[in-house]
Parts: sequence; structure tokens; C-alpha cells
Amino acid sequence: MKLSKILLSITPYRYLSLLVSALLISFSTITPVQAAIFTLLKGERDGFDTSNQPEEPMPSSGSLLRLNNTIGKPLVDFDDNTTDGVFLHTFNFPEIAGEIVSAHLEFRARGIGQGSLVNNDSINLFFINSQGEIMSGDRWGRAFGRRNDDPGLINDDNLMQEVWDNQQDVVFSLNLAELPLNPSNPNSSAENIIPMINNLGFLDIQIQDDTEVDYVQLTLKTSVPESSSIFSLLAIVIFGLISNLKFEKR
Ligand SMILES: [Ca+2]
Ligand SMILES: [Ca+2]
Ligand SMILES: [Ca+2]
Ligand SMILES: [Ca+2]
Repeated sequence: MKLSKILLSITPYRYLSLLVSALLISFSTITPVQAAIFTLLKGERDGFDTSNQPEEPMPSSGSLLRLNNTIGKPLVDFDDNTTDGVFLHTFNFPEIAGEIVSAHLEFRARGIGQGSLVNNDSINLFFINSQGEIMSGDRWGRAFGRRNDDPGLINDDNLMQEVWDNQQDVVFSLNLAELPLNPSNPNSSAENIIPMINNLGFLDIQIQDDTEVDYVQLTLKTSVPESSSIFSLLAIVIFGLISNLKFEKR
């Protein structure tokens, strides 16, 4: 059969049906996946105010077990200026659907105590199991001030001698996909801990031990199929079924 005959044999209705299907398919293909944003805040953003209600972090039972068995120092609340204390919090997000594609941690911290006792303080981001053990895989940690090969979290340009000192008050913002390297500790050199966050659905934060914490905030961005994509795919299937039924009747 010649091409012209084939084209003539196709009814206008069939042309219309093909056109609508093509449009629906294009729409569903170009519609981007939806980005949902979740903001998890623990503690109040009150500038270390102690006159309001106590702000308690919520470390997992495994994290508390590790504190008691391995660290042996007291747990401190938000806005707690007790020296030699350990701040722990576990962010849990089992209810978040879709894959986490980006994660940012913001926290406000202030040095308390004196001199080198403050400068040796550090933050750790890791994953602690129910037995109180740090899980293998990605983890990250860094001192606040310069220590040996570690330039310190407050000194990203690696040029100035900066110390983390008493009453030094900084809002830190960390991209958990691009954490600054810690050259002094090969175990904490992971730059991207998002795969572990996706696998486990939680994150442990530890800040110690002469540094107080005002609040911690984790912002997660996920990618899930957009409902309109699903809707248009369904529409294509239904439209195709109706078109074929109509053709059967002709
Ligand atoms: Ca407070
Ligand atoms: Ca101390
Ligand atoms: Ca210290
Ligand atoms: Ca606070």
C-alpha cells in the first residue's frame, strides 16, 4: 500500500487522537520532578536566651548509650552554658517520601570557657546504631578552631590563624553534600553524607564540649514524581483505551 493511501485511510478522528496522545506524552515527559522542601528545626532561635522554657535536644537511645559508655560527660540542652558538656541531637525523618537530593544544616554556636579548652571543640556528623556504635561509612567531623592540620570550621580560607574562643558567636551553615575536608583525620574526610542519610533516614549531631548551641536546623530537599506527571500518564492510557473502543465500533 502506498504511503498516500495509508495517510488517506486514517480518519480525522484518528489524526486527532494521535495529536492529543503526542501532546499528553510531551507534557508528561517535560514536566520536571517535584522538589519538596522539609525544614526540621530543633531548639528555639532565641540567641541563647535562658529565661524561656528549657530547650531539650532529642538524641537517639544509641547516641545516649555512646555518651554514657564512651564519652562519660553530661548531656547539655540548647542554650546551656555548662562547660565540659556534650550536645547531642538526632534528626529522624522516616516519614519523608522520595529521595533526598540536598541537605543543609544550620546551627548557631557560641564558645564558653577559656582559651584552648574552647578552641579544641568540634562538631561531628555521623550515624550511631542502637548499640551505641558509630556506623561504618560516611561520617564527618571538624574542630571549630585551627588545630594542627585542621584549619578549623571558622577558618575556611586556611590562611589566618583563627581560634574558636570564649563568647565567639557564629551561625554556621553546612552543605551536607560538600562538607569541608578535614585533612588531619582521614576518618572524617567524607564530603558528601547524603547517601548515608538516604539509606538510614536519620542523622546524629554532636557538638562538644565547651560550646553552647542555640538551635539546629536541617533543611532537606527531596525529589518525588509530581502528581501531574502521574495524572497525565493516566490520561494517556484512558484516552488510548477510549480511542480504540471507538475504532472497534466503526
Ligand atoms: Ca532558650
Ligand atoms: Ca572541656
Ligand atoms: Ca573543649
Ligand atoms: Ca535557643
